Amino acid sequence: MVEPFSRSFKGLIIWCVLLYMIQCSLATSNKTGHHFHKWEVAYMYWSPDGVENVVMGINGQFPGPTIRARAGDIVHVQLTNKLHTEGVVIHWHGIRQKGTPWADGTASISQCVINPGETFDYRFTVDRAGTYFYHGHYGMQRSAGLYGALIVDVAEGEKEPFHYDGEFDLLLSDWWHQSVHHQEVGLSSKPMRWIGEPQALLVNGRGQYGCSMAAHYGNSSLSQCNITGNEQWAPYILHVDPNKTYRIRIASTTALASLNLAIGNHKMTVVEADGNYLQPFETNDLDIYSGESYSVLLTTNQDSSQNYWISLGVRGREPQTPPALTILNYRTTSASRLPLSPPPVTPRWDDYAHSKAFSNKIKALDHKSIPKPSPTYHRRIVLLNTQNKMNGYTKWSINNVSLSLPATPYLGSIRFGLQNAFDQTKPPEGFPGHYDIMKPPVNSNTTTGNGVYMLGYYSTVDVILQNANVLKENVSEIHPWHLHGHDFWLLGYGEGKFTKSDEKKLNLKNPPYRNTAVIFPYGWTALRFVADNPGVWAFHCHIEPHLHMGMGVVFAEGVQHVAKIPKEAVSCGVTGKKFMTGSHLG
Ligand SMILES: [Cu+2]
Repeated sequence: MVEPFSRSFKGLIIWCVLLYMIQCSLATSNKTGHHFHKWEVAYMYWSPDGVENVVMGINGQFPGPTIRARAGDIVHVQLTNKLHTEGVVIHWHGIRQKGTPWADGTASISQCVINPGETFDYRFTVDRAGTYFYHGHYGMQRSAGLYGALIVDVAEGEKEPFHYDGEFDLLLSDWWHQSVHHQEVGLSSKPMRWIGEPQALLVNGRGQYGCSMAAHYGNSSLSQCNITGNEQWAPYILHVDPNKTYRIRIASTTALASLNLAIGNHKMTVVEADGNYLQPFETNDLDIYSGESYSVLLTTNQDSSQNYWISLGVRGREPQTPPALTILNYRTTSASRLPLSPPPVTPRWDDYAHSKAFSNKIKALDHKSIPKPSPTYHRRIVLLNTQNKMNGYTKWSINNVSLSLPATPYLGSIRFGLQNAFDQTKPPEGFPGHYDIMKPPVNSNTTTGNGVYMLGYYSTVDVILQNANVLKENVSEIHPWHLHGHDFWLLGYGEGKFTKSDEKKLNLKNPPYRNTAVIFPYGWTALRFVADNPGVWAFHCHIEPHLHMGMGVVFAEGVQHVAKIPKEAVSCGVTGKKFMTGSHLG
């Protein structure tokens, strides 16, 4: 009697375990969404600002399709290059690529370019809710129009730490009529031919060149735009209901312009930056630099029989581009009715006190998703930003080295220990103490290099970005620096040369956790991050022509822990040759 009972009992247990496992796997598959997208990148005719041109589009769209996922989901983009004569890669800006460093989409750093006709699979987890975007990261393909939005909602069952009734996504960019090829040749010619200021600022790929929607308000030399609403360049209008709260996600993928956004009669409450929550603060206007993203809350509590302007102006460079305009339309009135008052005037381009005051208001929210800053650091790297000459060519350099990327992606060459793929000498940790940042360089000559800052795995790294004078007397520019693969604590900004006494000014209490930080003219910016993501990561100025002229460095950490790099990611250059000769890798 005992034997059969025990057998059936065992069977029952096995059944229970099996049922439990099935339930578990169902529960997991419910939780982890999988988003598959088949994309083709191709040039196509488009009129981003009313002038027909050629843009780099995705599946016939400009900007590219918006990706929408939930935190913890897997995004899979199968990208086919339909450009006829050039390679392509796409970087997922703000996504840290934990465990998938080969999907970061940086040419020569994380992967080989995808050649015309080839397909590459980007498969990665979006681990955190927030406002992100994607863009080309080869040559100047961002300027060519290769970008789109990537929005991650909180995981199922989770809540945002603020409430809203509706949402808008604004992707900001700048646009030139001259082709990127023309621009690239100019930048790398002797003497350099600068690209100049953009012809138009775009909101969701839409701007107006040669006319203004607000021309009738007076002193504009431009004529009134004649828009039916069906044009590719018709403004993206925000339709709202009265007495609601809207979340406006704003991301900037400009090639050059630093921007300021203001909404007539309305205040905004800033709640998110680069995918991390902020201590909410109210503002009349918002500064946004290339590579940054924000969420603001807007309450529609104004006269609902009116519409209001949304204005976007240039910061940090004397603007020759008129502000971008669009309309906040209360559904209680017709969207085609222009606002009664003139558009809000954004701050003067060189009002840096205004920009600094804004930047200093940004503090991290005390939230479980944001780690507390490490109180100390293991290594401090000081990066001097200068403009230089090299045999008559104009370059940007870091500690007098202008970055020139190698043919073989670092991820493969470092992982497989190949010594001949890039310069093995260590790039400089700082610059001479007597260097005068307020004057143009005495010896302006620079060198090019492609060395790597090898970071101790799990070490805490401080970076002091030090701004300086450019080649021209009394000029120092804004540079927004973007770090791949990590967020950093933005410990603070200061004037002049960073010294030991500036140490006490660093915010170790509630620094914002971000992936992009600006350096102001003649100032410094201090960052801290933990090198906890095995891979090779670009850290560079997000102004595309500046990066093109060498303004970046390369960090690597824990590369020996990177497992299973897909062969197609590194089948080029020296690693490609190794595959061809059948040599064993890793
Ligand atoms: Cu720059």
